[in-house]
Amino acid sequence: MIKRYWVACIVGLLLVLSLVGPALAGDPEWPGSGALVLLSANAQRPDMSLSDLAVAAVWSGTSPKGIYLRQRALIAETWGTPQTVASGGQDYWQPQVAYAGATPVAVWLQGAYTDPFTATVMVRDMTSTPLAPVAAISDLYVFDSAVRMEISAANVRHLIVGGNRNSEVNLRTSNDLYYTFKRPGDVTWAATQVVITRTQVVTPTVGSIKWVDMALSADGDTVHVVWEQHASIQGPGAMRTIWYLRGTWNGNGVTWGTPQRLSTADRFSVRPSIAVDDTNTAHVVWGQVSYLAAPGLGYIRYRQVTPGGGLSAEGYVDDRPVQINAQLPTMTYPVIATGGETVCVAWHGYRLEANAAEEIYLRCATERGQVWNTPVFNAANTSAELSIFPQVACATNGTVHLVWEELVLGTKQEVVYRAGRAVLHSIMLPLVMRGYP
Ligand SMILES: [Ca+2]
Repeated sequence: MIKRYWVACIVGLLLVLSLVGPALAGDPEWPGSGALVLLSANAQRPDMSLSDLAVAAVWSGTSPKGIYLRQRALIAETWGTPQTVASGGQDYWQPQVAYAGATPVAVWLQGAYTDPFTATVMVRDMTSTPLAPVAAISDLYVFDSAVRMEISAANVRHLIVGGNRNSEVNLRTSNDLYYTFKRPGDVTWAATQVVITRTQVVTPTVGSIKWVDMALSADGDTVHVVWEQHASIQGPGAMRTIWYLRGTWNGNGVTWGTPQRLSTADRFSVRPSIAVDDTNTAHVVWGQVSYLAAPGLGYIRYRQVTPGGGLSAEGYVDDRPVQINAQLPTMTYPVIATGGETVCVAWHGYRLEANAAEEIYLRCATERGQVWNTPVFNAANTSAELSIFPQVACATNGTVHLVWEELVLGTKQEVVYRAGRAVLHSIMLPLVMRGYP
């Protein structure tokens, strides 16, 4: 009798929680993850990469200015001390890290982060005694854009950047898409090529290639590129679209295909991110935002490109939008990673009913992006800080690694890390999740 009473109580309690839970709980906290790890104070815009043995994080330091790197051994679960990748009297921005075997290799922009934004793309192998920094692309003007490098298992390095080499005032912020590569035996990076010009895929006379991203197939033979395409500077025609291009590595460069538009034409689509799974299917996310409205709503869109070049339907990672603050940054910033059959997407924003401090949202899919059974997790849950600029990496065992920036304007600017399992396989999931207080 007593036993039956308790069963009835528990069932009743779960029933109540399942009814009132969703309204109170909002997005559930990421389960199974530990406290946030502070990687560095006075730091911004982190990036991250995984090898079989370690995770590497890089960021741009604000005081002192520079690029810094830390590694965490996956088995020991301990972070090493920060290494200085670059420092001195210049500006350093847009850092990224990729592994060449067990060696983290950093890439970044170095120059003057003020008009006209003169920049050199720098690369450095961070071996135990780091090699000298090398200039991969010089004589660039880079504004509101990114540099990305990917390294194949054979240590062929591919690098893209949206930039310009014309100092004329109306052109230096109108970017073309530049590409270069370096093979293991090469002393220097190959001569820089313009792969796509700023107006190649749009009809207006003014265009620009802004945020770029890149991923390689597992065999290193296919190079996948996405970018944010601008057309005209202002006005109703100033839509931004997401474009995709793939090429085949031929041993002496890349044979490029034909660009495909991924986003619907009349939307304001920004900040694409791409990952490629072990079947050479590309997974792309981007933000779809209110046109030049800040604060504005942002949706996270998702599309696959099959190995044959076919496009899946344009989907939503989350059917609920996020709000973006009017301070910094003013757009959501989705990123995507694959590991085995898992696909994970992270982005920043805050819910309409929440206070205006961005959080990091995380959602993962199984079966290579076919099944989205796992809810959207709030991976930050820091109501006092703007949690922005996430980067995500996903191991083949399903462990997800996140880095991002925690910001309180004028007070705090930190880079933090968090890892854990994000894919749940239980059919009890809805009840369990609603039971969270
Ligand atoms: Ca936050």
